[in-house]
Amino acid sequence: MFEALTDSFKSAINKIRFADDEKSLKKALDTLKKSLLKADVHHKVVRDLVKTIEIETKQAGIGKESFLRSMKDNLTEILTAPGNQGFIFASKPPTVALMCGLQGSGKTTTTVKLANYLKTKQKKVLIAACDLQRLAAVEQLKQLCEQNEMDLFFNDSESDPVKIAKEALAKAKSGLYDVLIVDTAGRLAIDQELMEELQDIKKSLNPDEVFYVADSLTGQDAVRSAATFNELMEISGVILTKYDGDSKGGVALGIAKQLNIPLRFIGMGEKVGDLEQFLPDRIVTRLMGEGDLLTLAEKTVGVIDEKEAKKLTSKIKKGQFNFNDFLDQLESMKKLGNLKSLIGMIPGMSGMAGKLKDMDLENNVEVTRMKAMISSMTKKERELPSLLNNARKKRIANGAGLSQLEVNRFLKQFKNAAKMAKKFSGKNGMKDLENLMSGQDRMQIPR
Ligand SMILES: Nc1nc2c(ncn2[C@@H]2O[C@H](COP(=O)(O)OP(=O)(O)OP(=O)(O)O)[C@@H](O)[C@H]2O)c(=O)[nH]1
Ligand SMILES: [Mg+2]
Repeated sequence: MFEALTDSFKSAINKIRFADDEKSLKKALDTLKKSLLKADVHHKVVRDLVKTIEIETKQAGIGKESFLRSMKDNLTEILTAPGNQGFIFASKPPTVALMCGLQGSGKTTTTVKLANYLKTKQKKVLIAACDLQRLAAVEQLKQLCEQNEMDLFFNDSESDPVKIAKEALAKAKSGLYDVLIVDTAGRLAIDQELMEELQDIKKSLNPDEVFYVADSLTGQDAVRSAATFNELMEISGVILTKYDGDSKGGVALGIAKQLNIPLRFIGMGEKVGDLEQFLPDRIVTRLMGEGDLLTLAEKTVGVIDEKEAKKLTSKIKKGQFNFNDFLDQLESMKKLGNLKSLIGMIPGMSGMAGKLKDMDLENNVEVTRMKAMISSMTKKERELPSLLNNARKKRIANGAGLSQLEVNRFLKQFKNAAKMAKKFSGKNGMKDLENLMSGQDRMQIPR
């Protein structure tokens, strides 16, 4: 996810070598421009963005820091389309969310992911199977719901999705559900008949949320079809899927800037846990390669018990994250879905995320090596990474059957992570945390 952009952002920043050097600023701006265009960001958006960054950087005095700050501010501003973030609950339950989008964009998968997300927030969720176009569609939902212990409403003897939607709503009311999520058939925007059916479903449900599920791999096309759906359906938010793939990342900027529709969630994998609330500043931080401890903490809280998560967050804040915590995290990650996206959130590790394939932890070479190194450490060493001098490193390398070079590399990565974590727990880190806590959709991050 975002890797292409992150890498070229870094190279843009590195072009600025000296203060007051207009030539290097120009080089940096060129690199930035090229990378944004390559990432499928609309050329007008790119032009405005680069111009603003140039002016702001010159005003503040040319340098890496001013360039970075301006880039960060402007990207955040673009991604902050007006509208709310997270899931908005209606004042009176059930809150009804209608999913729509093109064929194969990820509606059904996202329906289940969203239900799972709401379940971790202690909500009672009903899913309605209103895709009667594709033969196996209802079956797909039945299986997914069974695997993940979710309630599903379907009616195999009814052929009108509008009627099923109505029945589902009645069931959601009588069953005292907090949320009803309605999965619909995939459509091509040009398919007028299907678009009318979708509008009928919308009319009969009067949904609180109309989510447009967009495949981020489709680049600028995603922006165009979102526009068509928006005209007909009045989308309340966009959920971008497949951000774990070779997504160029630019489509997020495009939808936010060109359509002014808020991005609400991002899908980062095929597993049920691979959905994240979209928070502009956090995405920008990640785009710029600083990792995202808060998202990690939030995900962790959903799955691991609260006490453990509290301990971890407090350790991260104090910069006391050690090898035992690292091992614990690796274990817990098994429950959390896509390893790659999670590792990318750990500061200093985004480079490594690129190298990791989407493998399960058991068969992952890097993880196996890390575990071998950690298990060759003494109890004290695991608790106090700073103990590791050359002699100890040598012993660990021997014990793990690896070269000292590999041990050093691992320790460097670990150190970077610890350093970034500490930085994050500094003044700005707390500010970020507070902003989040005062937001609409309060996150479950323990203070
Ligand atoms: N890697 C990855 N795959 C995803 C993601 N979201 C969905 N998919 C995959 O994309 C494929 C299509 O997903 P569905 O949820 O069935 O898409 P849909 O929009 O319901 O498709 P139709 O009902 O046929 O229109 C499936 O193989 C999913 O596993 C994601 O965030 N990441
Ligand atoms: Mg589907």
